Amino acid sequence: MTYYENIVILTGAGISAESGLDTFRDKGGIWAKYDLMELATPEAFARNPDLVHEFYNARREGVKKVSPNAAHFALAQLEQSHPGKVTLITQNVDPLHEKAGSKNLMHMHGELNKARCLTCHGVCTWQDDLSRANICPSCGQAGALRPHIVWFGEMPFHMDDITICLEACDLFISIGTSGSVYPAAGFVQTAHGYGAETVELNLEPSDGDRLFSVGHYGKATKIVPEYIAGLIKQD
Ligand code: BV8
Repeated sequence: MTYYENIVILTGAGISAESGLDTFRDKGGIWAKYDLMELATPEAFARNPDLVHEFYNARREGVKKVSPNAAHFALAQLEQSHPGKVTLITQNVDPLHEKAGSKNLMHMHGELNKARCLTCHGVCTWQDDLSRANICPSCGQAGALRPHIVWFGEMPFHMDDITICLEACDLFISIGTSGSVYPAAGFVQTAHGYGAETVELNLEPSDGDRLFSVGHYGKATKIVPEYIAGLIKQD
């Protein structure tokens, strides 16, 4: 296996599946049970904020009960031991990567445990139920807090930094994502276009599997530690 100085990793819901969190598009997944147009768009929140708060309150409660798995820990270990740079971009809104010890981490779709004020735009940690009754801790406005989540049609966070990382990386690894949501699903093409090796680690080939030069398939808790151990051996 070759040595790669600058490694960028993109994760999706599949890396948290074995921790007990539902994915979105697998059988029985979140979007199989709920209508994303009623729950994960700014229009849905404007139309029915209580319903959207209820949906995210249930998921925020759910993440309190789960822990990182071997795949999360393998990525944290790579970051700690790799002599070069490791950047982790996650589409996930759960806190499992940081709980596993990952530091150089960007939540491009936001975080369940944060709220944002529509009045002052302040972002605060929020680990319990959120509703229109809550008051913004920064500006004192009541009823102006929303989940700090990127909904469909909204600009993902950290896009400028992500583009810089993709253009500079030697190895791009995609883990546990169906490759069906943009702009994340297009990152492999950007990385490839700038000369990176591209690897997909997933339960099964994703929508964009043909865009990767290498693919390893199986459960994340098995294939991710195995693959990361091979990278660390090169260091
Ligand atoms: C944007 C947060 C402009 C909420 C999410 C019409 C109007 C507006 C936009 C669009 C439009 N039509 C299309 C678009 C673009 C849209 C889009 O891509 N839509 C799709 C549906 C076609 N994108 C957007 O709107 C984005 N914003 O475009 O703004 C722009 C563009 C470029 C630059 C600047 C601005 C915003 C998208 C973000 C939406 N928010 N989530 C929440 O979490 O509640 S999306 C949601 O999907 C989650 O974030 C999730 O992470 C993400 C991707 O899903 P995955 O993580 O891949 O999960 P999935 O279930 O799909 O797949 C799981 C995979 O794991 C599977 O492959 C499975 O095999 C594997 N797996 C399962 N178990 C395991 C496993 N692998 C290993 N081990 C296991 N055990």
